Amino acid sequence: MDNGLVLRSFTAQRRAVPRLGARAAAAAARLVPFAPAREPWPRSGAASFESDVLAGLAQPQKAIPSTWLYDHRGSELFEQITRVHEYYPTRNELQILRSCAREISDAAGPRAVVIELGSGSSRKTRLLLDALDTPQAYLPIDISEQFLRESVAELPSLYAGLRVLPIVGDFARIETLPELAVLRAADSDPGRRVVFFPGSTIGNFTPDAAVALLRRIRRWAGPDALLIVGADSTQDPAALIPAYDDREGVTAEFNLNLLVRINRELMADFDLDAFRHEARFDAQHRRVEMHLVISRAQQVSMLGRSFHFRAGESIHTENSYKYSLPAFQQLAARGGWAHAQRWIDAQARFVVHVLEPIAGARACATDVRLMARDAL
Ligand code: SAH
Ligand code: AVI
Repeated sequence: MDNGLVLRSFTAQRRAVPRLGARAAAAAARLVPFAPAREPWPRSGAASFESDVLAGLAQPQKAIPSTWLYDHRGSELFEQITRVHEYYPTRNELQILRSCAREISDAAGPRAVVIELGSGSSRKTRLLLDALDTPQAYLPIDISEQFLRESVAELPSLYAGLRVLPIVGDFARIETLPELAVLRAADSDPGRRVVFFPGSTIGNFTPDAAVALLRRIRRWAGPDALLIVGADSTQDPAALIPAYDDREGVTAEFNLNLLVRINRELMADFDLDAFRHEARFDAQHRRVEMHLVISRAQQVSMLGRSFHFRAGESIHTENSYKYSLPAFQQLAARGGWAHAQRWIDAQARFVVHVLEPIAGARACATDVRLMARDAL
């Protein structure tokens, strides 16, 4: 790399990568490019939004799961966040993916079936799809239905032969993905399942929930899967707080939009002017928290129920856990995964972990690649 910075990564011994045969290429060209999004799991719709908000506001520390930040407006605002200067994670992860997409592609092999968890704009996916050898299908999964549809609309025209199968729902509740069996049955030369989980969205789960999610992915993705997880590893509050409380106020609007959504969809009467966004760093748990803090006492009604807010109390709306390299390795192992590759950006802030199920994992040979100055 230029600028003398060092990326430490290690790469496990790689399997031989056969090139795509003519028959498989012809089959790829015949694939249907698009299918309607399906909503396969319960609790991803209006009913669960309602029950999560009602239950969350009844707790001593009021809290609402961060998944509900993403209505269409929330998804748009998150996209804006990814472009504000202070929010380094997207920039740094993109830098890593640009550098290592080819090596990840080698590990994935030809005809990969890419399943993305929390696909959002699918911007990062394009780097992966561009590098992969004739990817067979792309299954983006997201809770934000309309934004998902808009984000993938042009992909079939950009990637000839790629089957795009968007799925609306809560990826943490997947038991099985019937699409995977159908794709495997339909292809005489099926490729590897590549689960792409970028953006540090894993950090929005508590560590125990993240372990449960990793185990669940291992079950439905199968023993030969490759799992690519982007995770923020920054521990410095001087970088973290501005990233979650930018000067333009985009993150504040993203957070406050949750109350706009609750007022609209759950017929509530939150007085938005009384709330302000706050980002806090919890050093003990190594996480950034987002809160909506109320300046004066307020009685809020919603769906025939009433909630009292004391002046100064908050609604906790998001956790973003930050994992050092050893902490993530431990988390992955608890979830049944081991590293095949690991990539760090030039500022040593963000890590792309390439994982394989432990039973099938090969021993890791250490190789030092240069991008970030220090190991974390
Ligand atoms: N992967 C993109 C977007 C990250 S933002 C990136 O790296 O930039 C997080 C995305 O996950 C949003 O699009 C949000 O709608 C989606 N999301 C959050 N929780 C989810 C859940 N439980 N199930 C499905 N999608 C979820
Ligand atoms: C999607 N997720 C990983 C983002 C994060 O950094 O926790 C959401 C976000 N919240 C505030 N800014 C960005």
